[in-house]
Amino acid sequence: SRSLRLILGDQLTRSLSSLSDLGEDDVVLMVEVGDETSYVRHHPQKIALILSAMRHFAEELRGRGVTVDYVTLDDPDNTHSFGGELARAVKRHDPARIIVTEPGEWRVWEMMGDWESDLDLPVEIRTDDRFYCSREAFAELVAAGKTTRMEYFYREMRRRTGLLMEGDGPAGGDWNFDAENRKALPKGLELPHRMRFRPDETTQEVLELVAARFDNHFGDLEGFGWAVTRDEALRALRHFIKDCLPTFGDYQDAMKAGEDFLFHGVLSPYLNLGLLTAAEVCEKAQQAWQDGDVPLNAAEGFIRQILGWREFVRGIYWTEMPGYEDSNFLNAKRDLPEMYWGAGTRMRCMEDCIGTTRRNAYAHHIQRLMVTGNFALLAGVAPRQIEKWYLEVYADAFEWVELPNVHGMVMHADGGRLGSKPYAASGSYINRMSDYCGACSYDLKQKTGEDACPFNYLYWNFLIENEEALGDNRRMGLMFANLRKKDKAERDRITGSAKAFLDGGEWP
Ligand code: FAD
Ligand code: DLZ
Ligand code: SF4
Repeated sequence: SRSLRLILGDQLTRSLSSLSDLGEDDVVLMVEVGDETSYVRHHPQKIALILSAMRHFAEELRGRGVTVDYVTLDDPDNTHSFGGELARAVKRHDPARIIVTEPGEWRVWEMMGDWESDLDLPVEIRTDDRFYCSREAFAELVAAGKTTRMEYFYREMRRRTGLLMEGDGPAGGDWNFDAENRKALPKGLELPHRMRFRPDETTQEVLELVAARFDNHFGDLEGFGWAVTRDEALRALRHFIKDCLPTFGDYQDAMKAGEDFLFHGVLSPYLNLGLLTAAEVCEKAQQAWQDGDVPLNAAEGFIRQILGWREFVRGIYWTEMPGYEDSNFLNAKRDLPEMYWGAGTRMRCMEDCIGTTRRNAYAHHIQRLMVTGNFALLAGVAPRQIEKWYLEVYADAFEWVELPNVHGMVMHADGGRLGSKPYAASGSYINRMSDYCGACSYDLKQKTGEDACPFNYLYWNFLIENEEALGDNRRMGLMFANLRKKDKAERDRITGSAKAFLDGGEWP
């Protein structure tokens, strides 16, 4: 009896659970639908990457003799929803059952719950085993109290997977080598030339489709250089391990104007779409360390991002959904300023981070966390607005990974489920980790007033505005102790500068 297997745009993995035990009569269904291309105003490169990777994946399956039914976005009969396209495909193929792999997002998980009754067919939903930690395994860890913080979860995952382990203990005697990973970039350090991919004919077609339909979305389409096949993604991985990983750890937190990728993986879209799996990426990084090509601090720092953070935020997402996005612990309400959409700003750090976002549908972690994220936190932007921005503008953005990072890690809107304190920082942090401030038209050394670096007074203003909510947070004790040393006149200068900036200045 025939089964119909719906493969979603972020499930492009040959070993996917819903692609195992394919029978000869079975049909794989892939659909480009308006509901997915438009549920937020995705960056054009993100849409192009997903559609091109979907089309290439369909071809690859066909090449292996699999029957693939593929519906394009410009198909005149397209109903533009997963449910609608499944219903049409059921008519075409008359399957006995539907097989899917659980989706990445709650939104789609809810839809799936209706399909059995809507289609009057059994719907089998299989576990997504591309993750090290299943939703069930994470729920068990929650119950056992082992997920309060990423670091404990990560150690548990190291033990379970054996990655970077020596016997029962961590390789090198420490679980975490971050103390070695906070160097600023030395002047004159040569940066690796990053691998980009030239669009083939399939990608060209998609680029034309996206240019025609989504040209009013924020972001450049020209310069598209993403890998769109597994082979290309594997080449990108090899390039990263060889040319960047050896230095990744040292400069993991560094930023440099005009240098968009530094030593970062630029692999997150491939991981999230399934062109690469977390396991193969971590194992290759471990191998490079075992071969003596990569120091331990680099391999550990990189593996922690994937085995630790990536798995942890996914677990948080699925244990806290639905409703995770509803909290607003700091009661932040301001509108997202126009500079996030490229309106131009005198803040050089923001300009550079928003610029790479527009050019590449990418910014590296520290730019997302300590510049655009930190600004939204300090300025008290409404969590839903900044969350939507992150979901739209990055090629790697899917709600399961975006929401915990923004709602939890950056905005502390969850009151501390994800991280014990917000990463609030003033201009001096940005100055220490980057070369932005020297050529900025704001003055890092001035604390208040028209020409002062806005991060300076916004930082203190954030503490003043949130003294009630955060004053008892033990990990912020030093910050608040310093605030309490400020006299009324200084506090007034801070709140006055912040008000002038937030009410006028660069605000829309
Ligand atoms: P590298 O620095 O090379 O790191 C290696 C890999 O580790 C990444 O490819 C990614 O898969 C994983 N990783 C690292 N940090 C995290 C993290 N905090 N959470 C989950 N995975 C992580 N990542 C996304 O994949 N999608 C998002 O929508 C997303 N939104 C973010 C929003 C904010 C506000 C912040 C602070 C972080 C966000 N991240 C997101 C995490 C991280 O910034 C990106 O994964 C990373 O910048 C991708 O670039 P890279 O591949 O060069 O990463
Ligand atoms: C993000 C996205 C986009 C832009 N387009 C499609 C699409 O046309 N067809 C599809 O199957 N998937 C697409 N996706 C990815 C889905 O939104 C993603 O699979 C769900 O959000 C579940 O994670
Ligand atoms: Fe950013 Fe302030 Fe530095 Fe300017 S001075 S680049 S606004 S941190």
